[in-house]
Amino acid sequence: MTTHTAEPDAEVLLELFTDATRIKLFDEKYRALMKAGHIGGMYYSPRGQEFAAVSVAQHLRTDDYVVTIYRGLHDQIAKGVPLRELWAEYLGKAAGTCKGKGGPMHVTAPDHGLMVTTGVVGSGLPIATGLGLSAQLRGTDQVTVCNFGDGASNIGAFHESLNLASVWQLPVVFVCQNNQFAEYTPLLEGTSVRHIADRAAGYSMPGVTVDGEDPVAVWRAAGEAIDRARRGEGPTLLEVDTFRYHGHVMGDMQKYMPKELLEAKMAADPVPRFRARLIADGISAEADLRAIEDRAEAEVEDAADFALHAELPDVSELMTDVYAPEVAVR
Ligand SMILES: Cc1ncc(C[n+]2csc(CCOP(=O)(O)OP(=O)(O)O)c2C)c(N)n1
Repeated sequence: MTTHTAEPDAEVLLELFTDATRIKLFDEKYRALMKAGHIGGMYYSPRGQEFAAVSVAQHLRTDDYVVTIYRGLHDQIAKGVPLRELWAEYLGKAAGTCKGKGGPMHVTAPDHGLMVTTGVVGSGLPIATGLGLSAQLRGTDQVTVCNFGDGASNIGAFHESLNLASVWQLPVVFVCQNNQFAEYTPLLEGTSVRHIADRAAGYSMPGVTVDGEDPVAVWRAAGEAIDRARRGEGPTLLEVDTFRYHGHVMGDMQKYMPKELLEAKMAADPVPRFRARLIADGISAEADLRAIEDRAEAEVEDAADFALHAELPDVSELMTDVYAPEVAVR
């Protein structure tokens, strides 16, 4: 966590690169294991969207809140969820953040401020609004970051949440990770605006669109929005223009995706581009970045190995942690 200043220093830039690398390598390993048949289930790759998560979360404290969606690996890692517990949860193992009862679509790790991962499109926004209200009522300066996709901005809960967050001036930053597609539908075939941030005007809050391929631009815009929320000056709608490289869900053959568009976007992959920028700007040397990548790779290998060999929850755990303890109502 860094206090927002106009420009990120070298330490911040390297933190951004480190976390983006951890996400990229986790994702690559996870998809490889799925392809080889070692992992089943659903997986929604966030490759390409790394900086929409790390450049935002870099401004957050552990006790700040994050809400994310099924395509949430990058947000979960960026918020500081340890890789072993995270990977174990993805595999439904007892050592996971939710003892294996959440799975990849419902990862929760409140100790790290990751409050919920949702599978129902748009359902995270009212929860984030409630988290913002909770911080306001308790008089803390905690900020909630709510991540969602462009498709979610067409759901009623988006509009209701932005409205109330504005009326009550809640400390929530609504981060729309606009990857240009809602499942298999291109943005403009299902959405009335080119920029989701334009919708902020209807709710009297700042609406900002930022290039998600530029980690520093995202860092600056997120810093401003988060500082504003922390000062008690209300919510912001921050739209991060980004792209996803591996389809909606693992197995999606992307028949709807223009080949040239995908190729052009992948050629502009922000992770290697940021790496080259760090060297060109004299922030870091090749060997130092290689060392960061080697450490991240070792961490990912360790987490994968840990999770693959971890125990499934015991059948006696079936009904524990499912319902909250009964509260007496007078
Ligand atoms: C309420 C609801 N409607 C439909 C779906 C099916 N669905 C799952 S993901 C998705 C697309 C959402 O797109 P977007 O919000 O842009 O997020 P992205 O997957 O692109 O990150 C849809 C329609 C759902 N999960 N929930």
